[in-house]
Amino acid sequence: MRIGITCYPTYGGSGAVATELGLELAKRGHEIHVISYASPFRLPGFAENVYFHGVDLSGTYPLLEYFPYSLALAVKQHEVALREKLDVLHVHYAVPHATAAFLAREMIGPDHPLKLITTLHGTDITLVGKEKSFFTVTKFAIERSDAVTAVSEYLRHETYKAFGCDKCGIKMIPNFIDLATYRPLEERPHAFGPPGTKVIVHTSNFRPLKRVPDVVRIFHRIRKTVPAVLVLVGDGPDRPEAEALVEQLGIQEHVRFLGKLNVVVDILQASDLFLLPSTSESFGLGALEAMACGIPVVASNVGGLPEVVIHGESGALHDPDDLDGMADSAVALLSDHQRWCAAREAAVTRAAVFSTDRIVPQYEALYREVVEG
Ligand code: GMT
Repeated sequence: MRIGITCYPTYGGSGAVATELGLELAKRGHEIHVISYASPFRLPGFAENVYFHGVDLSGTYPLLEYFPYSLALAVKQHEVALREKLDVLHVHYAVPHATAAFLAREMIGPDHPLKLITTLHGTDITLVGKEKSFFTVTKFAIERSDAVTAVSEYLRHETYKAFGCDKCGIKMIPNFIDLATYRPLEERPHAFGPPGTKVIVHTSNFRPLKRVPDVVRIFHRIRKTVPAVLVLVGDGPDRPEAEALVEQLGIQEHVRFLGKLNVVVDILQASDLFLLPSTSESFGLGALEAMACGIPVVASNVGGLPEVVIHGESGALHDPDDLDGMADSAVALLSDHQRWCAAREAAVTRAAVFSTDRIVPQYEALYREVVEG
């Protein structure tokens, strides 16, 4: 099949999932056309069957104080769909991608039956879609998609609740993980500290809902009992606050801010515990990546996280404000080797439920279903 994929190219789960999906579909013989304003961060230099089409952002004109990106995107989606004879346009994150794709499909008209699939990732529904100014247009674009998927049961339910759209027919297809890449190493590398030092890791885009300062607070509590370092991967609005807190607590030599990195697997493979105390998380792709590498996860029991992390098995889930509970669970895991090994095994087993081989065929089946009508 010829499949167009639109996503945000920036650091974030939706762009990562969209790109990994494109790469996996390309390996399975589909022709993939990625349409966005920049090459997604998970797209390598060259991959067979994968083509990138940049949205033209150069059309500045004094009158256009705000560049109409949604329109420029619709134009590019329309152009690529026609030229490459796309069967399906699969957009990730509803705002504004689904609306632009709707426009592209309308412009093509009935001669070329382009099918539109929208995958909802989280904040497009829980925050942005509910914003008054975006509500109607997001609901409209979702209802006019040929198929809609959500990455967790939680998000599927939230979408019905937020939009009350009985015509949406949302299918749940969870995020997936390539177990050949994300795997535990027999011989774990020692990194970030002397042998015996536990490595605690957090990866995110440091937006307020990720609560990176709370990651630091939890770590500070853990360190009172367990010798450990904290490795923070990513960047975003809360980094300055987290850096200031680290200084205020006097733990600078135990905390590493690594910034944005395209590849995190080697860091995960060298870590002992993943922290994710988010206030909201439709799925928690970072937690899945960590579990696949054999790292137990301590996180908040919100959104879709309980569908990914099994409390008491592959890690521990607590109320988002229960920082003591998260620190206690982390200490219990890190100071009892047998317990940690059991959680490591459970994490790998749980991650296998979301393997590429199990999940990607669900998207292929959906494409066939919409194309064959
Ligand atoms: O969480 C973010 O800040 C990024 C956001 C995105 O859209 O890129 O992530 C969302 O999609 C991911 C992939 O499906 C999910 O794993 C995240 O849980 C979800 N984030 C939220 O719901 C806050």
